[in-house]
Amino acid sequence: MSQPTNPSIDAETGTDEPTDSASDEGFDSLLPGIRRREFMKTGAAVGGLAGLAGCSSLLGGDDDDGTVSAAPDHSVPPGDHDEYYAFLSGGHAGDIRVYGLPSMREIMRIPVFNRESARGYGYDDESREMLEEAGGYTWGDTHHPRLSQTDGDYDGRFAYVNDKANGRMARIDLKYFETDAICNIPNQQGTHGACARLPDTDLIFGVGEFRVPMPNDGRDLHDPDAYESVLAAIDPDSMNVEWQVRVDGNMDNGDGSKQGRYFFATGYNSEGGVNEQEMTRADRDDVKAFELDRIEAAVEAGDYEEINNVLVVDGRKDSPLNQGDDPIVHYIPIPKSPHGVSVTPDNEYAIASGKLDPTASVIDIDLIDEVDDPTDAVVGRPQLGLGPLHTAYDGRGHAYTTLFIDSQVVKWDIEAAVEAEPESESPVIEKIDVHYNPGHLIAAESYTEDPAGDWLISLNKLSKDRFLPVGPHHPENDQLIYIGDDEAGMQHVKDSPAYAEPHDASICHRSKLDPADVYDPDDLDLEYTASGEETMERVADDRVEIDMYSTRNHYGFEEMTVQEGDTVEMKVTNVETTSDLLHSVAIPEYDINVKLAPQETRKVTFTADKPGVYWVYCAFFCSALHLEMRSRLIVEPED
Ligand code: CUK
Ligand code: CUA
Repeated sequence: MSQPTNPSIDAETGTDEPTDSASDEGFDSLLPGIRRREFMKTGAAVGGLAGLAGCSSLLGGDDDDGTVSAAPDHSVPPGDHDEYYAFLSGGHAGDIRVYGLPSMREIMRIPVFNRESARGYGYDDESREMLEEAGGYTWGDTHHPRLSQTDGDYDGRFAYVNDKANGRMARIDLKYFETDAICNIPNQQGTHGACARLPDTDLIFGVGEFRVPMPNDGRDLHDPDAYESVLAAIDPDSMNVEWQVRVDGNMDNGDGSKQGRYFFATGYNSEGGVNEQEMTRADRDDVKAFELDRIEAAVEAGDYEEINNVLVVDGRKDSPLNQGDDPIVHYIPIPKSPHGVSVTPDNEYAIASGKLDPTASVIDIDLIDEVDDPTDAVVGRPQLGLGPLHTAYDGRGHAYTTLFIDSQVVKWDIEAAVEAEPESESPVIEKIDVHYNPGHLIAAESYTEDPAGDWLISLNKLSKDRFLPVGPHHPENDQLIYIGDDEAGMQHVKDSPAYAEPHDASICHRSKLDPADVYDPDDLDLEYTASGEETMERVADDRVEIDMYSTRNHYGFEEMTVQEGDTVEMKVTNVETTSDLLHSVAIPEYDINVKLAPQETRKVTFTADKPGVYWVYCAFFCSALHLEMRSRLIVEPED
């Protein structure tokens, strides 16, 4: 067991004193009187800065004249499109943000677990009912957006993302860039890791983080030893939970092997503790390697318990299914409270980061089921730096790992790490300073079998002094780094402030996505109402149904008269065929706000319980007569 070089690392992850990172001190001592920011402003390239910050390769990117080779032109002129889509999770904002790369322009937000008024999400009947059926929570915590794959490459169909807050998994339809399903996962309090069985995304995995009694119905309240966490496998089409596996200890992040056999989850708190002290006592925790075929065979054979209507297979260490030569879960010891785990593009290794240990562990996937002692499946353990969290790939044999405490990204050679002695620093190629305290990082198409190897984003938790001050709640800082030139080294080219708080991302080449420009009415469950087809009908004593359309610059009805107490079901089609011509139906005093993109039909149901005149207006500036686009809801009082 190596002991971390920084004595504070055991107890602290560095969040309390982010300014005191090792690299800051090292830098300041090298250039007394010149702060890091001033040095940056002189125009020195970051490749050089990385050398000064104490990394193993000194100024590796320098040309003979001392200048660092420039990254390729990363400007995207007005009117031009970016080369990549990046899907960033919004953390506890509950959404997904779509960026263009390399411009780092935020192009769109996709609400997922949050209500969002600009897109009317959570306001029309369909999205409101979806959020209601998924537990009715008002917020969630998106972390790990993963795009669907076919044959190990992005197929442009769906994105999936977990809710770390509430035990849910959502699906985003990439034809419309909108959330179309949310699965509420029983027996899981907080779904953390999220990813798919590859190469064809035929199962989605949600990794349960918090250990709870099974079932959590009031039993075992004061007996934390009895708490458990579960892995959930979800059908990507039906979005139903197919099965779960209960395990010892808790789990954290996850990734699937590229050829379907394994799912990997890191776990801290193998101690089963309930406070910080208890949870960090052990020198080792584990990576759990789930044997998916064996688990499915156990389900098939009826070897499960039904808990909250889910088939739960026993993957705990003392389970009968884990005895003998064919265990369903391998527990691979890893130092210490490992956090990120990701599988290399060639499917050779799963790499887990130490978090409270300065090394990463390289697990040889082919050895897992061969070795007698699971520790022997760990074939490399390079020393990377303080607080290693997450690792991404360029497809050229390099790994890039974030160092949370050091505020750096370290680039290292995977095969060299397998060759080297454990805890050797020799596999490290270079380090680059990031600003500050990075969580995830993501390289273009890093989660596929064939990463692009050009761009990398470091998702830094703290921005501190990098932008104009905006009060005590600072933005985060997503930094764009060019990794396409191994000789020049990593080149930091852009800062981009991010609203709290992106955790992970997937980056997909634009050629692999084909979003719709307007809705296809056949894709919607609601019937289209063309101009001239509008109807307003009292279908019961206390129920009125309105079918109408919207267009520039009016609605199907200029006034709609109902009686106090009526239930009103209002369905509206935007009959525009012109791209980007949105309307909406806003009746503020009834809290109604329905967005309508071209050819879209939505429905809202409400009780007309307040007599009076209520203006119905359009909230999108759709034409010169947008302000005149209105109708009146007239609610006649009961007599
Ligand atoms: S976790 Cu957030 S920085 Cu959800 Cu992948 Cu590591
Ligand atoms: Cu329609 Cu404004």
